[in-house]
Amino acid sequence: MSTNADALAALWLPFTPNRQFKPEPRILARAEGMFYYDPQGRELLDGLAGLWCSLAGHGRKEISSAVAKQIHELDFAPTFQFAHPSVIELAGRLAAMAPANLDHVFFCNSGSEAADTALKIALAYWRAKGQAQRTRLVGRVRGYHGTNFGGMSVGGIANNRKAFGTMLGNVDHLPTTYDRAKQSFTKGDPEYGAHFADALEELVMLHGDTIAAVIVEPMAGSTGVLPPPKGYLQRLRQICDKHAILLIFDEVITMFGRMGTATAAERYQVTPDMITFAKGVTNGAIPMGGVIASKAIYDAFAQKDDWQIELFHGYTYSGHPVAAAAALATLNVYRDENLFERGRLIERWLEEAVHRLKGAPFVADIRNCGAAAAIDLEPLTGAPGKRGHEAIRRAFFDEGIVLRVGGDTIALGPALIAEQSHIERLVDGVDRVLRRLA
Ligand code: PXG
Repeated sequence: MSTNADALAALWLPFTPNRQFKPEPRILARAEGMFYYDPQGRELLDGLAGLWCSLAGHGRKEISSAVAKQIHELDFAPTFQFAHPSVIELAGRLAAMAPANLDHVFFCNSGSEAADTALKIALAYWRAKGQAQRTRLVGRVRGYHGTNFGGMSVGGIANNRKAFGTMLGNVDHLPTTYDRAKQSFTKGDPEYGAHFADALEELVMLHGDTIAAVIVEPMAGSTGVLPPPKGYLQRLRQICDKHAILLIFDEVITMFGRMGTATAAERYQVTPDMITFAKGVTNGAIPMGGVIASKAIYDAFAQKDDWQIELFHGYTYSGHPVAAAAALATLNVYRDENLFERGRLIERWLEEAVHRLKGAPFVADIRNCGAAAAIDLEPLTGAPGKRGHEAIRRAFFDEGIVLRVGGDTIALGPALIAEQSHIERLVDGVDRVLRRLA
């Protein structure tokens, strides 16, 4: 198959400068373990586990076999008023993995759908509880909850919002937890910044009892790996409890070992009312997402008569059998290879390696949290985002590594099967690319 610019004409890629990309496309044709391969067979080290999703590495036969078996046995089955064995088993396994009391799983197909599902559950929950005035949703500056209307509205990344009009009206935002002046080059979670949670008290002062829910990423991934300041999540939980506000953790990046634990909730010992997940649930092999909700939330919908539908929400592919089979096989791999624990090892290796880049050209800050790290570059004067942009992405591709560059930030989040040598190779590659650009 040709991959020249003409062949690419019909394709409209997401979050991509299509016109610049097509004449010089970066094509990934095959993947195995820690590597992608281009159509010529050149090896590219995957520094971001796909897009934070292939935690057990690529090409896992356990998953592809389970997918093939399931597709032969039951290719599709509705979950509107039916169920099937794989989705039943998966719900149980995910509920067992989540903190105690989070034990009802609603399935969808992506992180964006998971965010919108959780926000809708929050609104419907308050209506079911007779507090229909609670309609305000609170996100956070620099938050990312996908690109559907709800997630975009509570999200806090300007470029993802500004072209799309007014969106959901009843939305507010907490401030970001990042303050470079006080946190730069911190290893792990910063000491400074728990007080950023107090902004929620101010929103309560302003909006009274109309706030339905707060949604945050425990570790903000796609904005460039912002670890939670020490005590911040605990404080947010306390304020939510005080004012009866639901707390949603968007764990689309953090669940399944990225934080060295099953969930970030477990790592930080803070239990939200709902967790959203996606990506790693199937190792990225088949789209799937979902929401794990507390018993209190699930039970609140049980006030209607038994024959009545509790929640008028769902997707044709909610709990798709093939995705559920992929997820069950994935969870087995995570368990059999102790990959969540391995996340801690990777965290240590990554922390050691990435902070060596301090002093390399353009490096303005370095952060790490769990098996993730980010390097902020000084922006080019008058063109924020340009330095980190295509030139660098191209340079990485030429260097034989695949890394995420968003704005002027380089993010690293290798698969949890990574060896220390892979991490050294990634960081050395970043170093070489930066020195070449200097
Ligand atoms: N929530 C969080 C916390 C995410 O990170 C989504 C929701 C949306 O998921 P879907 O499956 O709808 O894309 C995400 C997605 C990056 C990057 O470069 C991150 C995401 C997606 C693409 C790129 O960091 N996160």
